[in-house]
Amino acid sequence: MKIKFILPALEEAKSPYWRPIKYSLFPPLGLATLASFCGEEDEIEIVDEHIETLKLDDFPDLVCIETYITNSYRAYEIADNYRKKGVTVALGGLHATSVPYEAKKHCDVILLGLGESSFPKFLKELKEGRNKKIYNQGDVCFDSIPLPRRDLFKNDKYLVPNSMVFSRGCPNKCSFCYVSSFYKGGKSYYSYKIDRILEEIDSMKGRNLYFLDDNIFANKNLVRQLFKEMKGMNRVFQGAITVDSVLNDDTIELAYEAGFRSAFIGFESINQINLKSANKLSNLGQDYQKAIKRLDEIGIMINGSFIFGLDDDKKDVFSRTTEWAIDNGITTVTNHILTPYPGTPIFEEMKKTNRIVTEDWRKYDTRHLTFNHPNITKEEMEKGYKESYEEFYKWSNIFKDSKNHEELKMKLKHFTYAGAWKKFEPVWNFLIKTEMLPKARRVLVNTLK
Ligand code: B12
Ligand code: SF4
Repeated sequence: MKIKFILPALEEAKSPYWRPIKYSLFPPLGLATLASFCGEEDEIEIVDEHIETLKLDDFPDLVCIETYITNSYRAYEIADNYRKKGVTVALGGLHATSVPYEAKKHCDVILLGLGESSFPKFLKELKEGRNKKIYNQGDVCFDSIPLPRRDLFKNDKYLVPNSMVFSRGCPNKCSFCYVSSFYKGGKSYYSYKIDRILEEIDSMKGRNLYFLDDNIFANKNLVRQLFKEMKGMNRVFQGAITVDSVLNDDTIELAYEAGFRSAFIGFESINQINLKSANKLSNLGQDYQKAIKRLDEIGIMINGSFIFGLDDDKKDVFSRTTEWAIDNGITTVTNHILTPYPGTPIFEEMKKTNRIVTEDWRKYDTRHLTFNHPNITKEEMEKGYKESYEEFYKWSNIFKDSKNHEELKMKLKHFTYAGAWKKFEPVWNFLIKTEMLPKARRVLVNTLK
């Protein structure tokens, strides 16, 4: 069977915010995971519209499309196009799972939730001509799943082709997070067995890894064992953790010894009332400064993630948060305007109280205000969001921020990493065009190690 997997371009590909390097970071891991369930007799292709042109004039037997909220309209457009020609289209992924009533209008088959159990079942039934129109996630077991088909990636087009996951979801229940809508009704956290994780790490060439898990410290016993095994494997890696996990025990030191060099941390807000209302229990009452200092002493850089627009925010939230991040030596920031994804508790609550002002999913890209805020207008919010980035990444502030580390090595790392990420856009564009990202990978590893 001829099977085409597609990751549609995010809507923003055409917007002034489009940063080619951001969309050349990681290959479509979810689709490679699904591709691993296809048979040897199948002819498979993965097309990532962010890095290549999608041809729509072909006739595969099956088209499988991954939907995120922001690429969903493009996903529907592609799906409609293939269906018109009589090609079978399956939709899955986060957005289709959150709003199946909308997505099912654009496909022959919709698969909800994780695809590891439902996709092979669907494929078998399709080949036998008896497939259903809707597949629920079913019981998923990660113990003996095949490795993702990374051989189908155009590796030279990505800065970090070695992305992987060893867990899915998160045991926490923050009210704004996609986890509560994607894993609705079932378990919200799954992890792989240690041997399977090590096998996957071993299968990837190069030194750096990026764990895309929502929260790599969620299963402490597992990661402690993993980090002990990874010590000596000569890897450097990045991944997302929570504030409490830095302070509770010595897992963070084990992580460093295993090669952990840059932590994505959802600080979300520096206001306790906001953290409480968002049910961000992993941060509530935690000493942020102590966690930051600990990471700095160990030698781990921080990518701090912040949300603007929780209800207790006032107009000064942008400058206060940015100053705080600079004063505390945060290396890079990822800012978001609060975005109530459909299916999350925060969306349901806002819907009930008539606060949602648009359900145009293209605007749900964390750069637009999509609901009524009690203290900040839409214009103020979007301007404040934009200015917060500009302020944080001014050369003078990168310099000031880097000086906040104890060790000279961390100061230099910070300056190089933050500067390279945000200040050399034309260089990144050139590297992408000339397919020289693999060379930049070596520089990334040298900066991280
Ligand atoms: C890597 C990543 C990115 C990468 C690129 C993704 C890529 N190349 O695939 C980059 C950096 C580009 C990115 C960008 C953005 N991202 Co992002 N990203 C992620 C992240 C961390 C990992 C995705 C991943 O690989 N997961 C692991 C794989 C194995 O799982 P999966 O892709 O979900 O696939 C599984 C299932 O979904 C299902 N499945 C998926 N597709 C299909 C299709 C079929 C047919 C079937 C049967 C099943 C199926 O089966 C797969 C196997 O289990 C997720 C968080 C997360 N943990 O998922 C956020 C996430 C997807 N991103 C998100 C967002 C909001 C964004 C941005 C808008 C952020 C921003 N402001 O810039 C942008 C999009 C920009 C835009 N304007 O549209 C949200 C999406 C929310 C939503 N409801 O859609 C998430 C969930 C983060 C979050 N916590 O809120 N992102
Ligand atoms: S800790 Fe992070 S991943 Fe877990 S529910 Fe909260 S926001 Fe989502």
